[in-house]
Amino acid sequence: MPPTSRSRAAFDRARRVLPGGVNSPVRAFKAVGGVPRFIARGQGPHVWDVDGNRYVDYVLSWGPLIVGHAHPEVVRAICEQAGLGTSYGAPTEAETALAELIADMVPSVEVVRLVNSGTEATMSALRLARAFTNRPKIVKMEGHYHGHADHLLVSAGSGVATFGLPNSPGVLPAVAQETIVIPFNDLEAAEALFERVGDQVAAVILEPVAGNMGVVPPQPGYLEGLRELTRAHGALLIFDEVMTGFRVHLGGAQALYGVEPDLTTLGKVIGGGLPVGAYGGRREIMELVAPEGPVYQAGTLSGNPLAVRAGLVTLELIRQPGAFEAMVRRAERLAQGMVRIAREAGLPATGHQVGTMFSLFFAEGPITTYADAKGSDTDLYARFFHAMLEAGVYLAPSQFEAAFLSTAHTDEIIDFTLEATAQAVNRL
Ligand code: KE4
Repeated sequence: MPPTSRSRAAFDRARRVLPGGVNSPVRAFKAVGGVPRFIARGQGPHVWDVDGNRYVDYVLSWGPLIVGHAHPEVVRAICEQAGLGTSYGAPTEAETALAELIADMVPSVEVVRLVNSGTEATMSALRLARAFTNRPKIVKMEGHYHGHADHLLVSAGSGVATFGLPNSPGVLPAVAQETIVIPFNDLEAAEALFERVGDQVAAVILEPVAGNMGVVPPQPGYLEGLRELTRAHGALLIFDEVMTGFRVHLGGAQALYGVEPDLTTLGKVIGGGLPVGAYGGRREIMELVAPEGPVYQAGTLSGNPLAVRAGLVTLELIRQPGAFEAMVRRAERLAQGMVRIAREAGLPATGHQVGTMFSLFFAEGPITTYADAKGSDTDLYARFFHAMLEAGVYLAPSQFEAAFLSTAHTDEIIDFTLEATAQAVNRL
């Protein structure tokens, strides 16, 4: 059992001054139990905790670190920029360069606004969609997460949803009721909803590949169906690619599946580990954003040169010939290997891998909806998580999250992880 005394002491100290001892809930290990590891440093595919234990990291700050921890070229760019100043509150050419690169890589994006988080990106995109369509309602998918803006912290209303219910105290019913929640991968539910209230819907927002229920891909034809349905009813289609962007494909899920949304939200990878979010789309929609148009959105540190430089270097590194394809091949080998090993140990296991992100569910499958994902054995996942932690592998501390690869996860790292999996499943 690796030592955790310093993490435990750090956690006790943190809980005295931070809610739950953390600055984001999932980090507290509530879904898997045990002591959250306090991290001292990261390098490449590894992180070390304050007790000196080394782990192969598949959380990668929940996606951003697609070139691994402390990549020398990212560090150099940040250090260079820091010496020139960290933020000016004035335009810089670097943020134009990042916007141009995003527009070049993401098929549906012509114009983009940089913000500081995925939450800001989705919150702003939905305000813009309501302004562009002059309609009040937004539609989201059960089990999808788009950040913590009030109107997105909503659960399915009773019966066949025509209104949402707050899923957090502090969210007003009046706000939640303008959000409609429908099941993912159920085109009939979307069609039925549009039949009823389609003329009030400003936008449908979804994770084109779900990552926040574990990785769950769209069923064949689903994205195309939503594209046709929203277009037919004058609603916007918003792909929340904060997680899938530059991870399931260099152009995001919209490039992988060939379905172009009206607006796209981004984050994580484009900041290379520093705070950046973005939303973008066709010029006719984005030109409504202040100061060009009337839709207000602003941010003190939006597009700050430090984060933008880290993002630019990160995107250039994964665009290197062969880099992305190598990551995908390793993600495939890892996900398939983990499922095979779990099944050989007599465990129910289903694996989903799309591009450089994957999940292992302890369930027979198929898993196509949030209800399916919730039916998996989350207790077994928690035991597996800790067995892997003890074997030196840091997976997502929740079944309902994705695991991520980086360019630093070499074939040797994959071999190590599969060996750790074999050890772990035989200790469950
Ligand atoms: P942030 O505000 O956390 O930068 O982004 C919100 C967000 C928006 N859209 C999608 C698809 C997302 O996955 C996220 C954030 N992802 C979570 C992980 N599931 C971040 C981890 C956390 O909350 O600590």
